[in-house]
Amino acid sequence: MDSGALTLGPNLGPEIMSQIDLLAACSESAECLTRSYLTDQHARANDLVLGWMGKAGMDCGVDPVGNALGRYEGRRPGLPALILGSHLDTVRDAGKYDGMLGVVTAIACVKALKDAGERLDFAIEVVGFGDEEGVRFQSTLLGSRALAGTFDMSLLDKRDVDGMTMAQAMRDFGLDPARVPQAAKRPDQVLAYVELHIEQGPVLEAESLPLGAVTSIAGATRLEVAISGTSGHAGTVPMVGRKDALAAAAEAVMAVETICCGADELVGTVGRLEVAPGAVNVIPGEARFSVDIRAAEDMPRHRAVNAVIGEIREICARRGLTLELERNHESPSCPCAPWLIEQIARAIAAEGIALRRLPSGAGHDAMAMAALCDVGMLFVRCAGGISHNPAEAITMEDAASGARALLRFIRDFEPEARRAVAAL
Ligand code: HGY
Ligand code: MN
Ligand code: MN
Repeated sequence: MDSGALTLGPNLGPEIMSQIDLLAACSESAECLTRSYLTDQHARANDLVLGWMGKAGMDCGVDPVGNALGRYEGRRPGLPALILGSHLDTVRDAGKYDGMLGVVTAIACVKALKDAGERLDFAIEVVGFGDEEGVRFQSTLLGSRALAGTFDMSLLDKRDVDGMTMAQAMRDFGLDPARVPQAAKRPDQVLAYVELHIEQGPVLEAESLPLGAVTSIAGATRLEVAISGTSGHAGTVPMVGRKDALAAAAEAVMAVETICCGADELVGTVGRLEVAPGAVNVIPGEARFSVDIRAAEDMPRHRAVNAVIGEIREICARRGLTLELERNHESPSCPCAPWLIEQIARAIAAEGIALRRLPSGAGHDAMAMAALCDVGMLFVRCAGGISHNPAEAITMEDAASGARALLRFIRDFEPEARRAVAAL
């Protein structure tokens, strides 16, 4: 089928960018973009997205875990769906494209089909996941795990910094925590999940390419570390024998860096460090920090995590401090399905763009959706590879290129290719 029959309108780029700006205004602070799960800002973002989904001819609503979900039927009702989308939550002081670009672009593609009165041999569902970053409850991919049927119900007891449980936050949001399992899709309802996302890395820009086809998503392990020592008077306690929790944490941070600098494929980050009591003239008695370690393959990551844990234990034992350490996130590296990579690559090439396959160092909802169905990703170039930073930026032209390639992928989508590969 000739995808040329359908083109996204001349205002496509401006429309996408203006919707991104409207979503960016749904923020917990006017100074910097922060939007967490089950907050008023999340509700406002859902309202915007559901309005756009309705205009795109989708039946839509909020699912039992707070995702915004829309469905555009195929040639007859009830057909299995190609699921598109990404997340609507952000990190703190975030950029405005991470997640949101994938949701807005998917809706624009469905609207182009609807405006042309076109129906396909499959349904399309678009999802705006409520929590991918895990900022509020320190647990990530909540929305996509619920859709994939892998949501861990014990997480409902997790508390945010104000002590509110996830279950209570759901009830305040108008949800019934007991219904979370009803968000799950059955495998027979789903053909594939494909996510358009900014690259969040420098490769496409360095090679002057607007788009790329993702081959795999790096696995990640996150640790929560609490070191306890003895706070004391900064002026009277001799250096020898101090039980300084921050000094121990500082050694641990350097151990993460040293171990992860030891192998090209590893990255390690301590993104959050809290110290108590936090006074200039008091030896810190408590230090709490996060560790995030990633690699394209699982074995190097496991080796690095074990080495880091060993080092932290040795530091605390040598200094006579107590240690609490929790693995609060573990996601294996996730290969994208070759048949989807090929169809995404074909759509990019049909847009006249040189093809680049590349791995993703960042994690995505596709990792959770891989428990339900085959997954693919389409990357859009971002300025300087900068992300998780208000300087995150894309061009209007690249936004339009991404939408055109995604629409071409949708119109030329061959779900039977999945079965052909399976039969090999
Ligand atoms: O951390 C990540 O890679 C993603 O942005 N949540
Ligand atoms: Mn992110
Ligand atoms: Mn993201």
